[in-house]
Amino acid sequence: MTAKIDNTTAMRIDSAEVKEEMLKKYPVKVARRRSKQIVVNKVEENDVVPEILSNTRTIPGILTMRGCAYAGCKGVVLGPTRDILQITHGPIGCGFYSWLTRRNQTRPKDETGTNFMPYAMSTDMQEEEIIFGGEKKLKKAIQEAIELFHPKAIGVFSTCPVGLIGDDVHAVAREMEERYPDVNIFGFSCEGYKGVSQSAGHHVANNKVFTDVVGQIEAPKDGKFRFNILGEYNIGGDAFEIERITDKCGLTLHSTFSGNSEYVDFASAHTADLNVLMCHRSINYMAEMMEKRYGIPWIKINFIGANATAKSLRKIAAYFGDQTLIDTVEKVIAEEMVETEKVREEVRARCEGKLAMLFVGGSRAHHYQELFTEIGMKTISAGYEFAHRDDYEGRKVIPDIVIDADTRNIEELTVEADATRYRPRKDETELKRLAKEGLTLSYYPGMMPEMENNTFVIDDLNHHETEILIEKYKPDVFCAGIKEKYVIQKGGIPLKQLHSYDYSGPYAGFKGAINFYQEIDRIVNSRIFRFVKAPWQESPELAGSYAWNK
Ligand code: CFM
Repeated sequence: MTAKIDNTTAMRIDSAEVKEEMLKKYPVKVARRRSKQIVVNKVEENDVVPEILSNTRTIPGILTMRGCAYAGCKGVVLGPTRDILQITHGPIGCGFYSWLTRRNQTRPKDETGTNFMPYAMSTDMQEEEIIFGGEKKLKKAIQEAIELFHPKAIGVFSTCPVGLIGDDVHAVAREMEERYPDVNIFGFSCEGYKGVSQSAGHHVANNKVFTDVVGQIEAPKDGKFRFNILGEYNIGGDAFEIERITDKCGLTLHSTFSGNSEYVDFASAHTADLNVLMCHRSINYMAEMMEKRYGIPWIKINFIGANATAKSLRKIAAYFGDQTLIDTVEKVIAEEMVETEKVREEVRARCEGKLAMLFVGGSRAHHYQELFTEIGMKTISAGYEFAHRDDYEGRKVIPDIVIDADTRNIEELTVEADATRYRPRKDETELKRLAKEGLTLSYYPGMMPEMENNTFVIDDLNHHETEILIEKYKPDVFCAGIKEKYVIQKGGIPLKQLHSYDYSGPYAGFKGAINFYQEIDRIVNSRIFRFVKAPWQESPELAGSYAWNK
């Protein structure tokens, strides 16, 4: 039975000692490198925190939690859009394994609405294409897709072999667009090996969607308060809950990049008056570029957590500065909080003081700390798989980030103000008002300034370090993904998947917060995991023999 330790005891554990223990198994060179990625948090004046090494290559031989550039581009940024027909140019596995496993949902506006998401489309490259080139097969695939589905737009996604053999997906896209001028066809150079993680794929996706889609259609939506949400991907229905709330507040959500979205929403997104940024890591490039070209300001928000949702709605209302809107938002918050508070109080009584660890992607390890705090739980250790220093330490460190060759390989677009469509949304007086009200534009403070001292921040965590973390702190719940789930659960610690939500959700907004409180309550108060005995606890060594010839 795993004995539990409480919050105060855990905070007394010397994280520096735990770090030493993690490093001691590594060869000297590896230890030196990992030691810069394992950081004991310390928040100083002006939110200054220790520097953390991140967005750097995983050391060969270490089992990483990361994914590839193709996953970041096709799976993450474009995947949740229902009516851009998406063709994976590559061997069948890439298309198959990126096919809805992320649980991004969508809801066409009516029964006749286009939805390609239930399909996995791929050129299914074979040896013949690897040797003689796959462009011909790609052209045929595009032609076949157009004849069958008549899409408005087609995205072609490159997998590793495409880059290795030199297929030019962009030339194919141009040629096919000439043949079918009514279809917007664009290719992504998101070969899996690009960069050091899926983060590279986010950047590739942002660039192409910005140059080839945003600004293509002039279709402003009606409404006084028109905004886009960037970096919300509708996992487990999160976007549906956010849409419910923002509708109720009287806001006009022009488009979401890219949960529950359509091509036309992206193409006309430049007509909205505000961008709110949910996942900073995956889409801050788009926010910056839209601001430069079209003059749309952006603010960082977070709809994970009831208090965070309330705070985010207040920020949006403050940005528009309209009294009726501000009053409606307050009314909605008050209404929604009744049920949320009731459940929260009940759950908090059973969860107070329990410990959580969060190791997820590039933003959720931060966002979900809000939900745990609301039920009295403490995040003792957290980290990202592929975030950059600004996601950890705040955007203030961007000028100091050393750009290495892997990052330099990903194109950085030079963007200028659009000659006719650049329109600053706020004048000097308005900007002064916003500053006075404490609303910071274009800024993300990062995860570490919001974590306590002596908590443990680890970038690109691996199994060896996970085992030590678990042994030392015995958390009540560990949040990560499917690759970690069963290893950790065999060690007697429950694991909650924060990528796919384990068949559940939504967790965003007020109703989502209720779902999360109740689920965590069930998880951390279930006794079952304490009785788990891992196979290696009983017989630490596995012996095997060949059965052939018997
Ligand atoms: Fe952003 Fe995401 Fe995340 Fe991400 Fe992802 Fe994801 Fe994630 Mo999995 S876009 S960085 S690349 S919030 S798929 S919806 S859960 S690792 S923390």
